[in-house]
Amino acid sequence: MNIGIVCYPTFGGSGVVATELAKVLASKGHKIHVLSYQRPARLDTLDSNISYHEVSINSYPLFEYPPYALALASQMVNLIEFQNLDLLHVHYALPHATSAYLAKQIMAERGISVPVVTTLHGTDITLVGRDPSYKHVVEFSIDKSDGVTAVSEYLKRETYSHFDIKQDIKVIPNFIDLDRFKKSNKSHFKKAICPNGEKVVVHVSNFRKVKRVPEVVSVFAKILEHGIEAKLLLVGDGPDRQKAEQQCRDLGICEHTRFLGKLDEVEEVLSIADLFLIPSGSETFGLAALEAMSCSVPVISSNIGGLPEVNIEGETGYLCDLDDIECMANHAKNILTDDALHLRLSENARRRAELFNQDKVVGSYESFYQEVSKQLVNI
Ligand code: GMT
Repeated sequence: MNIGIVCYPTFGGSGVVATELAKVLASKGHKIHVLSYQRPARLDTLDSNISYHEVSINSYPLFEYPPYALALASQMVNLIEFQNLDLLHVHYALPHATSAYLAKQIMAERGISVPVVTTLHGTDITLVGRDPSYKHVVEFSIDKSDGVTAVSEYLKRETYSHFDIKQDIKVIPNFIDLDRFKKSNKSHFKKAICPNGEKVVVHVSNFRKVKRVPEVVSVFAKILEHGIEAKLLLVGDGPDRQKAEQQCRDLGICEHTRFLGKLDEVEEVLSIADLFLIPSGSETFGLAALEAMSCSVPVISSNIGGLPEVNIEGETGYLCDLDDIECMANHAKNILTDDALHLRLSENARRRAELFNQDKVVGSYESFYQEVSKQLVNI
């Protein structure tokens, strides 16, 4: 198929899922056109089946806010017309589903019908999308898509409970490249970070408030208080980084903590990790947790959102109530001091990650594309 994939160019979340999907689909012979305002972080391939199209927005003195949604819709029209797209798959409803609806209407006037699939990822539903300033348009645009997917059962429920959507929503979870995300031997790296064989605790996020990075630091401080020799590696960057750095200074734990910034090869850090922390206040799936589990790292997470669909209590790690630092620190202590428990959780984590393997999940997207395309032909 000729497929247009529209996404944000982010290091994590929907941007990564969309880009990895593009790469796998291209490897299976589909012609993929990725559309974004910047080259997505993970679009690091020269595969001839993938082309990247940048949405350029011309500014004008009148515009305090250049109309990105319109520039995007216009680019979509170009792609549909000149690249003969069979389907447009937009990731994150806002404003992508709206631009797609507009592009579809424009093409309909020209006698061309193109199915639109919208994948709901997270804050497009749980936070930004339901904000009264966007809600009506988001609701309308999702409902007008020809097919809608959500990354977890939790997100599907949230969508129905906060929006008046009549469309069926198919759950297709996040997926993982098991060959890339696997524990590999990084003994030099481990030795450099932990010269005395310290345990390694890792957190990866965009450091937004919702990720609770200060909680990660608090849990780690308690791990040290329990007398465990450990290092905390924080991967990523964002609004709460300075707060977390200050917290480390206030707690006097800077020498045990490393802020690594945004990294492309997260799996290298995960390969030396003994424990992954994700205490998020909102998480529709938790791709970062899945990446850790795929590298055989036990996870301690909050028990909110879609995290219980990924991290299984007592099997792949533990789930605690939101902001329950004591719960997370106690489980961390047990995992880091009990080798048998650590081994069991690590093996289970990898086994669970295998259920989300990319070939299987991308196959679900391909079947869904066929289903949606067929429905449109039959209308
Ligand atoms: O807000 C974010 O963290 C980014 C957001 C996105 O849509 O880009 O991430 C969401 O999508 C990911 C991929 O489907 C999920 O794994 C994350 O759980 C989800 N984040 C939140 O719900 C906060």
